[in-house]
Amino acid sequence: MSGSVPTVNALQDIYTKQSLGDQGVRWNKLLEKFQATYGRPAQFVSRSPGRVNIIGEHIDYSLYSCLPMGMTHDVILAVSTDREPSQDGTYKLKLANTDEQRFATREFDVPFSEVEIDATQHEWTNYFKAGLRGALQLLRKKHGDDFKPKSMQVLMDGTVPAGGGLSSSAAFVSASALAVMIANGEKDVDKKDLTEVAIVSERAVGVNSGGMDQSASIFSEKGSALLVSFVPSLSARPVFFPKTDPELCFMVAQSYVTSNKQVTGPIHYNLRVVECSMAAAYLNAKLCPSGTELPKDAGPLGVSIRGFHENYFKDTKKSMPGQLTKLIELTKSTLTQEEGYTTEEVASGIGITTDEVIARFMSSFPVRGERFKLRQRALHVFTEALRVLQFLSLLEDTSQAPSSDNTVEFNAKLGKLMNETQDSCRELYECSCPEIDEMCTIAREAGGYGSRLTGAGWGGCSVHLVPADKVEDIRKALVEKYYSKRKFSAKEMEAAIVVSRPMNGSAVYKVV
Ligand code: NG1
Ligand code: MG
Repeated sequence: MSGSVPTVNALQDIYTKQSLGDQGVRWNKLLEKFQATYGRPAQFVSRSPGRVNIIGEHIDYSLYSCLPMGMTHDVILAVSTDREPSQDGTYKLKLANTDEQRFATREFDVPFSEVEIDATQHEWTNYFKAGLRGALQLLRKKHGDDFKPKSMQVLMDGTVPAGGGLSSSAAFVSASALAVMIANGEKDVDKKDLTEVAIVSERAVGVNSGGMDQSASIFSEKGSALLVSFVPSLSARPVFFPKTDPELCFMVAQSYVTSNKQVTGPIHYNLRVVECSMAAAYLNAKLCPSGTELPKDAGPLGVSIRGFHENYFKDTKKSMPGQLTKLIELTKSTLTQEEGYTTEEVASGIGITTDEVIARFMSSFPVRGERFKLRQRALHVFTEALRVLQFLSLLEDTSQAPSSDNTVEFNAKLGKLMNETQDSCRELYECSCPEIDEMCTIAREAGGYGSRLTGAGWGGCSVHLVPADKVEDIRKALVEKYYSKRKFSAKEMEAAIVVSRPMNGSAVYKVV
């Protein structure tokens, strides 16, 4: 982020009944229901969108840049607060959801001192509390430790499908953190601060995630994708797609194979975090001068593959693509066991005891695995980080820009990189599933340039880069060859496929 520190510009827009076009109906319903629920009008609405990740999958927690895009799907929270902090040492949270069947209304008396979150409960209000906890860190930093938060009444409406790989959780945590900041009188909320606390506090609800989702949810800007980077520190900048004819579209299609990361974490998402962290330590021990420690960094377990990368190339002039190409080679010659590594083999590779391996990598989040596939995971990370750079240079290196007669060829190059990501996610990272693989084949055969899973995978959503004039053909093909073969409700069919346009990130709307 250059110079100016981007802020959410609290109360950025004034919400009036007409101001949000077709979203207006949904917002008006939210505000009417708020009045009916709490007997008072909402003071403001906090919004944070879901995101679709275009390329750069499962590398944010290894601290490599990725390219998400904010979506129209979002979380909106209507909020009102009590004027004065209550005097009995606690403040009251009343949390309700427009979908009260699935998400029961809850009331909490929260002690000023801390916000406890029971991550073993898959309780929807945990995400609000995660955002609250993050915002309190910022408020305490600014106003001192004895800061007394205000009581809040909140009504949530979310259109980001849960467990769908579109970062429903990050949208909810980010919107919640922002709502607490505004409720407690903050006028301009710094997006970087908000993102950092949203990342850390989301881990409190049990998923040891990276930082892409929260960054995309908070920083996204209309009409652009977002390059999110983590080194030397968190930063995000808009990336624009060249105008091509036919125009490029992103289709997001649900597999409806739900992947609940809280439940499958120990054998899926959280296990990958462990395997990558072990690979970082193993490569560092084998390839860096003995005694070179992995640097402490923002990786979920305090270290990352990027940390090894920085160690290995600490004083090089080599370009980033050149470094990554070298690291791919070194991984192949160093992590030679295709069948994976036992805990003991990881320990001897790093040069520490088995107990230290368990303490360092396997005790902050439960994981289950006999063999850790360090080779495959590290190869995915380095090749994926390289694909992001190649995708970016296609978009920004004017020498590669599309001219009128090579639009199709240019778009096909973008799509090819996305297809390679899908192959790597399926083969090396093993985070795809047969349904997603089938959807990708169908979309490609119907004229799409590139198709892949988006988000954590193991189900969830697919994203397809398609020319505008093929959207209907691809929609038809997916309906005929995928959805019609499975029993989906009319509601599910309605939400199955969206053509997503890049939308704004977090914002606050004063209700007049
Ligand atoms: P989703 O599945 O969209 O929540 C998850 C992680 C991201 C990133 C992607 C894979 C969480 C909250 N987010 O995204 O940090 O690692 O998977 O690229 O788990
Ligand atoms: Mg999520």
